[in-house]
Amino acid sequence: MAALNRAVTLAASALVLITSAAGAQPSAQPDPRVEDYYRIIDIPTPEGVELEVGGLAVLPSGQLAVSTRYGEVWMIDNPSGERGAPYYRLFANGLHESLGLAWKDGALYSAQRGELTRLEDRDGDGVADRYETVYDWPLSGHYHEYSFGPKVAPDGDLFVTTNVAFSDSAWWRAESRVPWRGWTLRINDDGTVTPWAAGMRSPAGLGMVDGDFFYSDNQGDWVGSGFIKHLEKGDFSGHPASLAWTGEPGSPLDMTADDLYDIVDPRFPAEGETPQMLANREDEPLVTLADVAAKLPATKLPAAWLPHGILGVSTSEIIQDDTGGGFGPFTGQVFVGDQGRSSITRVFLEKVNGVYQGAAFPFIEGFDSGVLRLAWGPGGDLYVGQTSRGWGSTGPEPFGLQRVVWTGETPFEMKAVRAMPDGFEVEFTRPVDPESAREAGYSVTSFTYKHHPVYGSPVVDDRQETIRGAVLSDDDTRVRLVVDAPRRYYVHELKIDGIRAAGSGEPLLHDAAYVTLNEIPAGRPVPENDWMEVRGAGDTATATTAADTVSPDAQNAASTATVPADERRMTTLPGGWDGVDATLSLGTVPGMQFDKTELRVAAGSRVALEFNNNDDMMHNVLVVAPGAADRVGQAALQMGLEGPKNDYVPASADVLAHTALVGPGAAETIYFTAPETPGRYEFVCTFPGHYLTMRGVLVVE
Ligand SMILES: [Cu+2]
Repeated sequence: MAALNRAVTLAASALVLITSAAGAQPSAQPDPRVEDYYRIIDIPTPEGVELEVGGLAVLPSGQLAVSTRYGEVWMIDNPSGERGAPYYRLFANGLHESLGLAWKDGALYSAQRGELTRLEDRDGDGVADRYETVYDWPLSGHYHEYSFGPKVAPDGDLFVTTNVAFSDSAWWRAESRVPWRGWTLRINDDGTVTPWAAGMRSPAGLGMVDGDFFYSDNQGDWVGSGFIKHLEKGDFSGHPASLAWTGEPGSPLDMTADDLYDIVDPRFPAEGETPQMLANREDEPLVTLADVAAKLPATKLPAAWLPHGILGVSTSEIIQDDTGGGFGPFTGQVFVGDQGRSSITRVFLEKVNGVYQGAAFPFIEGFDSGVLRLAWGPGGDLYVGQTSRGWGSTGPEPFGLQRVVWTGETPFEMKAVRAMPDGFEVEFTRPVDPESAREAGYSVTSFTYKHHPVYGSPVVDDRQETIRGAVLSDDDTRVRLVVDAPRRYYVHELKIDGIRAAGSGEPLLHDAAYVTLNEIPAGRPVPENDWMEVRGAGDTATATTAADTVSPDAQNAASTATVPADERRMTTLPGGWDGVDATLSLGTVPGMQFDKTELRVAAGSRVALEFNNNDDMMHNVLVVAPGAADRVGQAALQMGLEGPKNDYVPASADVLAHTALVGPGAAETIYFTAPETPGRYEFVCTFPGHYLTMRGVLVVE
């Protein structure tokens, strides 16, 4: 190795920083912003119309059909507003929570709770005059028994997915109470149904990619994180509730929940056991979905994991860019909505050994409400249908209809990341500055998720991978990273720090990719003497995420004593305390809020804070310095993989005390000493997207 004059090894394990590069090559303009390339534009909604979007479909006429959770279908002429204001007409109503819409052969199709319905306007007056049941299915009546879809298969069949029910008594664990809950169904116009795949939990997103059916699922019990997945007939996606019906006629699977329980202890709560006790059991062996697949071959792995908290929290619609360049440089790629985070993620998919896998990238956020549905407009703009009632979302509005428009400028982004026999190849949307490619810091961290009955999974078994070298393509558009030992089935976080576009010198709009590696392609590794010169192993640092950042406010407030990081979460009575002076209790209410907006304690008192998470999603509580809630909430968003690993608690001196991330139905009590200085301190949940609404004031008096 040392003899090769052009070969340079990168740091053995550490993130390579670009301190000198950043100083040597200042950017000529301010950092680029997403809105320089993609703009979010409102589509006006008439007064009085509660457009809680459940489904979107664009008709050949260019009209946009919108179905709502109230059961209406609106037909919008001129939705992009190019010929004056959009015009809304009520096309159909009386449906039961329509959560999808598709156009096929002159009719609209919608999944209501209990059936797939065909809506037709036979007399041409612009209003549906025929509502026809294509196929219906049983319901138990549980609130969460949503039905989603349809999507149209290349042969005209219609895919529908069904949500499971949840048991309040078993801490939100899913149940399939009637046949085909938790399934994907393939339905023909003649009313015949083919149970297609099992193992769904909350399958709100459906999409067709190159003619193949994909669906997305949401983190929860037996689902470590959100993902998108290619579903073929007979696939099992991982959640056992649906397997109650594999004995029914037509089931393409014959496995049972016990087959899964033989591999993973289902750990139903014992008498007196709390969710937190269950979640905290540390003797649990690491079993991943890939481990399950090794024993139960029907198990299908995600094409792309969308790491929870980093790329969203509740995955929704999947749509492939078929605009032929009308939406920018991502033709053929996939966009995935996120309801809770009010955002859209971008995914590059490739097939290796016949198996889909891909790289997920942040794309855009900041929508009015929760992003549920996506559809392409005739001009290549992306319609975004939104709703949040009962579910909560970062976008504060109860509903929304907006569109994303490409400005015509090409952002400097990682366009694709492909698996290589010896690592990864990053393709950029524009040529890179070769000098900056040599100076850049590259890091690859692999990790996975547990497949277990507890709600969600922490990031587990994470490891910094050794990058041995890099190769820049002749046209400067691709950098190949030689990684010592990429791990099959793991997600690889790939970060590039300091690379710049040729000419303009601008940095990447987004610096991270999350690459799911189901298959490692065969092929020839790059010879060492082709590796380019990159920065040496000496220039490394790992302290960026571990170091405390002290805000100017915290520094200036000399009276605000900072608390050492290892004393910010005390879950047992601190040594020397013979009791507490005050016990505060805090709970949650739906819609990402605490049940109190103000708590009061005496300065210097010994406090127990009992946090009960009676919600159906994960939350934490941080007690922070006066005025610091926004700052700390934003810092949590910037943590990347460190977020889920550290309960989204940023290393900030603004943080005085905090809980861990507390799962649904679980609780945690923390102990802290109230500040000596009276003031209006704040408490806030820093789970990504929550800090704007989930906060309150701790009055110290
Ligand atoms: Cu929260």
